[in-house]
Order: sequence, then structure tokens, then C-alpha cells
Amino acid sequence: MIMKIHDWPTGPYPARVRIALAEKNLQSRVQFVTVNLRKGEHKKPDFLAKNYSGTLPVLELEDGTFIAECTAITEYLEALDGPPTLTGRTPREKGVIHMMSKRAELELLDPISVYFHHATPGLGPDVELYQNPEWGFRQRDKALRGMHYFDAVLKQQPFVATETFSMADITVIGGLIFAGLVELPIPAECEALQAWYARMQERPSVKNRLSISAPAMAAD
Ligand code: GTS
Repeated sequence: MIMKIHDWPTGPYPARVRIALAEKNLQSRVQFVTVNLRKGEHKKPDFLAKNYSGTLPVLELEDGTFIAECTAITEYLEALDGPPTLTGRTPREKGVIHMMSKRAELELLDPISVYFHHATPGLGPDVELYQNPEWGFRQRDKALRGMHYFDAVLKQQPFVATETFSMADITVIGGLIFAGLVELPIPAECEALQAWYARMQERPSVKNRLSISAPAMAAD
């Protein structure tokens, strides 16, 4: 069964699903379809029919079902095949991983995305039709506080949620990929976060995320 993933190869949110796919060893079961964010293809009616929110990535199943949201896609992939490795084995693990992944979205990844869209040129003037720089800079500062929070967590434990790598680690990795793109470095004093990120970047799923599969077709 071949599924499609509509994504933008270098995007931080798409990276989350690419990493999850590789961790689950499911790369051979998907084809990638590139949606050009810089051309605003994600805001066009044919894409909005696939995902009302107009965001990437989107998983398309063979029966025509579209699943958006990185967390939902990761949960689908986790349930599809192989032992659970990303979303937790026990009720406690599942609860803690979901909480920490959501926290990584709320306190790190999503604020950096808002900063990118509102306080930098973002995807360019043709796509960024409304910008509020003050809101963007507030969200940048929120993300920096989030980095300090995750640094404190990682001073106590080897991974973001549990004793093993999980979806919560992937979400923080997505945040730090986005931070790199907008040149928002991890503060020097966040040594535990820096050391953890250096370790994460050595994982094959993270290192090879851009080359896991050639696009099936270009949407433009
Ligand atoms: N909550 C969504 C999820 O978890 O999937 C957010 C997805 C998201 O914001 N994706 C970005 C997007 O579509 C892709 S990227 O920035 O990582 O490349 N952004 C375009 C936009 O206009 O918001």
C-alpha cells in the first residue's frame, strides 16, 4: 500500500513526519508530493480541499482520506505497523509523551513559526498578506523561554518525555530546525538542550530526512 505525503521537503513541520517515518522504517511505503509554499500553493482551493487549515504536511491514504497535523499523522504511522516506539507503550507513557509534544508545539515550534510569518519576510509578500511584527517578536521571546524550559527538562532526563526517544523529541527537533532557519540560536547557557540536540542530529532519521525519498511529482 503506497501512501502520499504532501510536504515541503525542507519545512520544519514536514521534518517531523519524515523523522517519524524513518524511525518506523516506513519510508518505502510513501511517495512525497511537493507543495510549493513560497508560491502559496498551500492556500489554493485544490490544496485547501485536502487540508482546510492550509498547512503541510498532509498524509493521503489510498482510500482518499487526508490526515493533517503532524501529531495525528505520527499516531497513524505508529498504529500502522511495527511496535509502538514513538507515542508510548503504557498509558502513562502515552499521556506524558502527548503532553510534552503538545508543550513543544505551544512553547517552541508554533511561536517560532509565528515569528517567521510575522516578524521576518516569511514566505514573501505574495503569501504573507497580513503581518504583525510586534506579535511575531513576542512569540520569538516565548520560544526562547521555551528553550530554557526544555533545557531544564533535559538536565534531568535523557529525552524530552520518557527514558527513550519519542514523538516529543521529534517535536522539539522540529522547533530547533525552525530556530536554525530563522537564525534564532539556542542560548549558550542552555547546555543540556544543546548537547541533546547534537545527539539528536546524529540519528539517521534526523540526519537523512531530506533524502528519504524523491518527490513523486511536483505540484507546480
Ligand atoms: N499544526 C500543524 C501541524 O502540526 O501539522 C502546523 C503545520 C504547519 O504550520 N506547517 C507549515 C506550513 O504549512 C510547514 S513548514 O513551515 O514547516 O514548512 N506553513 C505555511 C503557512 O502558511 O502557515
